[in-house]
Amino acid sequence: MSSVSSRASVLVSRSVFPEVVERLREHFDVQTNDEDAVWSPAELAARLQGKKGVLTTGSERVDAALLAACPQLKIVANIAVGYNNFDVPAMTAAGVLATNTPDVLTETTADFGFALLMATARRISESEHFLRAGQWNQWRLDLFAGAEVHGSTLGILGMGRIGQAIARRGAHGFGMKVIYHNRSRLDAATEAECKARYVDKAELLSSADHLILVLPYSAESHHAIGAAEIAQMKPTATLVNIARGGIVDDAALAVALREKRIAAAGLDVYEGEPKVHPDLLTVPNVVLTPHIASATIATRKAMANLAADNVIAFLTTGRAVTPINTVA
Ligand code: 8YV
Repeated sequence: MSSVSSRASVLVSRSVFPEVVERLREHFDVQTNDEDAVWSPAELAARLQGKKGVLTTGSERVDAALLAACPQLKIVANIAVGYNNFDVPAMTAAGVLATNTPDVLTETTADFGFALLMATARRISESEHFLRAGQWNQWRLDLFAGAEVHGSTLGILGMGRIGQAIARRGAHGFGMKVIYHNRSRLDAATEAECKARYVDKAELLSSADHLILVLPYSAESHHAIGAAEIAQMKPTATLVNIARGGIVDDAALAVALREKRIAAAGLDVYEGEPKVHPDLLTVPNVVLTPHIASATIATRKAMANLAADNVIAFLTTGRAVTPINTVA
């Protein structure tokens, strides 16, 4: 006698922790991508046939063409807080729920933002390369002398959960003066708790000793920092991008770093990543990391588990934990 499974089928589009797959298997037939290949849109669509749910990462684009090819799909759960890989209006129109992973990565990502800021200001990568290259032959008073962090002015562009967590670290831990710019101003109680002062973008650019970018990527934020904005920054300033590639014009930044229009930059995200603009690879005054701001084992597990929670909750009860859109 043949039996047809009544369990829903779910796809995990990238390699995740085995315990997360096991949790999904308690409820669904699950297909995984153990080789962790980044599938083309056509391959992803083929793998999604018959699937009601999928766990994605920033590498998978979910747009109208994919949705049209996968009519059984009900939920796409991103293992990321940012979701610029989703066309949310197209998902809503197709009746597909979108979810992300807010909160669980906030403090870890803020820690990394601060680590990158300090590595950039204090020239940690540049000096380590110098040492490894055998170039250190004597101590000097000005050897890799960088910029002060404590007591300096920290500028934050984008003041959501992660921006606020960075503000708290700067203000309370390092005695920094914190200024921020955001689409909407925070309420007075949150500003007081973060010890952060709202300024317009021009003041943020011209006053910050260290400017950190923590805003979501959208058409509106594309190249929010380009040659014109860098020109408004102090020549001693540092710039840190932990938000998304495309918010900074990487070609313009490489020119500015080479010409010392700003002192240094720290980048975790890039336009067209995992490719990195070749000019950024040759300038010394930039710290480059491969999109690891949320990468602690505990946080990556929490992100994958929250994405799984969303799929399990939505497909078994009709209510997700952290939905982005509303579907009928
Ligand atoms: C993810 C991120 O690891 O959450 C985000 O928005 O940028 C990272 O934490 C990355 O997007 C992979 O999905």
